[in-house]
Amino acid sequence: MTATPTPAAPGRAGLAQDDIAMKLLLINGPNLNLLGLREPATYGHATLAEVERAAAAEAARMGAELAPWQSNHEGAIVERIHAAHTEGVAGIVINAGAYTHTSIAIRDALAATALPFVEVHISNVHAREPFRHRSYLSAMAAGIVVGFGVDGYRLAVQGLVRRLSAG
Ligand code: CA2
Repeated sequence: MTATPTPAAPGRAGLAQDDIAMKLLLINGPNLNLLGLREPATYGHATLAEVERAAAAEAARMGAELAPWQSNHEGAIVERIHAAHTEGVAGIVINAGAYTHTSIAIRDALAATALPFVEVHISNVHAREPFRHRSYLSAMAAGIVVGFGVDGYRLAVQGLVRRLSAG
């Protein structure tokens, strides 16, 4: 008797042709380890661990795999972006925190890897101080999610998986 192979789930976003889950990286920058512990009026009540779990769950729901990572150090973020390139990461969700407004090094790292990325900000940076209005990352981003609180991470994962699945 000839065995009939079980067909792969049809058209599931986030799954590559050979059914290996698309790998995504979530990078959070300086001070975001304090989420849920300080300034809830601006950044909400959810902790970083809760935000990371929700983003990973959204990725899994879409058939992708998300690895969360946070650092307070600019050079470490640059090196994490370099490593993503060699690890087969397909795309990045990044909230670079205050480095968004200052770091040409993080911009250059993203440009060098050429990985699609979505920039996230929990707060509406455009409704805040003028120094938060400039982003060194936005012009290269596949998309930007700003001002939706920590829900922005989930929205960013959705947008990134859809963009990557569209080819
Ligand atoms: O709105 C955002 O997500 C920001 O990227 C957050 C950065 C800020 O510098 C950007 O302008 C906008 C600050 C992250 C600080 O995170 C904290 C979280 C809880 C308590 C204190 C700081």
